Amino acid sequence: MARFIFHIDLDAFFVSAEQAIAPGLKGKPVIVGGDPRRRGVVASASYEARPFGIHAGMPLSQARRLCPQATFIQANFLRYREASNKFMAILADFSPDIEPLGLDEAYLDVTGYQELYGSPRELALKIKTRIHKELDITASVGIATCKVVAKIASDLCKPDGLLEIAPGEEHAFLLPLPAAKLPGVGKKTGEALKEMGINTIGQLASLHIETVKRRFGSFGVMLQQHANGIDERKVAMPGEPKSISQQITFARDTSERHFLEANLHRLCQEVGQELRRQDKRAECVAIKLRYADFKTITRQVSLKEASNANQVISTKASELLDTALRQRRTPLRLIGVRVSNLVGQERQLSLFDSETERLVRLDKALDRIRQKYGSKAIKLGGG
Ligand code: TTP
Ligand code: MG
Repeated sequence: MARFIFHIDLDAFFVSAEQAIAPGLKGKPVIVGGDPRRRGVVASASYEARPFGIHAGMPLSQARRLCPQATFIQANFLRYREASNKFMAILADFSPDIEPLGLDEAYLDVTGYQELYGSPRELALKIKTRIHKELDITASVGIATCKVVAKIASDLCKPDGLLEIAPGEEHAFLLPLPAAKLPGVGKKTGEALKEMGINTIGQLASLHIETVKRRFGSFGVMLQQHANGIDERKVAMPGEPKSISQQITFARDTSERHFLEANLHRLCQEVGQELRRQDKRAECVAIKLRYADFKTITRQVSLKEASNANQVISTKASELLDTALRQRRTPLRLIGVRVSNLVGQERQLSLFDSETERLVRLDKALDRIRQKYGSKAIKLGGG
């Protein structure tokens, strides 16, 4: 049976969230600047600002030159987090098979819901209406039989769009599109494909499988399947994060030792805090250094015993920094910390921990999901 998969993405999310509380900004060029810790870049631009050539990732200074009449707003992440939670809760009301991808996008598997809600198209309209009513934000929805086609469809129909690719139409839909529209084809892969004379998804789809394998390995095989509209991936809640990281880009490149140490220390504190919040401990600590010439290195070390103590993380990170600075003393533009190989409460309990403990753990996990995505998001199996 064909599946019905939605990909739902909010339009100009950060900007729309600002316009929702300041309706006077609707219909105007508005730009939300990103994390002040990164050098000022555009995080989100309203559709009215885009014809001026403004896009995410562009330096704010350039955006100001291109569109001086735009309203510039500093990102307010708490506001976006809250809107995102409401958005996910609305989706979870329609199907428990939800897979959030970021703050403002998610897949939803609505196979078998026709009886309840009518055609997939009608269901998508209901979802769009609720998002609009409750968040005052427009969303674009792609409907298809698999994830990759749904995602491309939502991208193509933005803003406030709805695009349904009927079962069997996947191939014809994908054929003429630029290869860069395929999720996973970034700058590097895009350029490599161009060198091979591949510009469209259709051309990628018809390449010989051995050619793809030789050039891109198993990643290429997956890309080619997607290019053919074949994508069996299920819609599922993502696993727990495998690492936690923090980084900072300096306003000016620096090799000042105390300054670097102090920043590293603060990043370690933040990472430690997040570990404790998640009830996790890390077995591995890594640092990332980016030099003025953009060369980036990472150095990592395993801990004898998993830890979430600031001091342990900080000491290890400082040792790694010491070694790296001894090897190269040129100024840095960015420093970062990452902890990985995370272990949770489960590893601390023995294999034979009681049934009650297991149930408590399950409850905690379910609580977290409900808090995040609304009470109807999950049901226990077997019932
Ligand atoms: P996107 O969905 O990629 O962008 P968007 O919602 O602003 O616009 P579109 O209508 O094209 O979907 O990203 C969602 C939010 O994530 C975006 O509003 C801001 C944030 N973001 C960044 O902070 N930095 C970035 O480089 C990108 C791409 C997004
Ligand atoms: Mg978006």
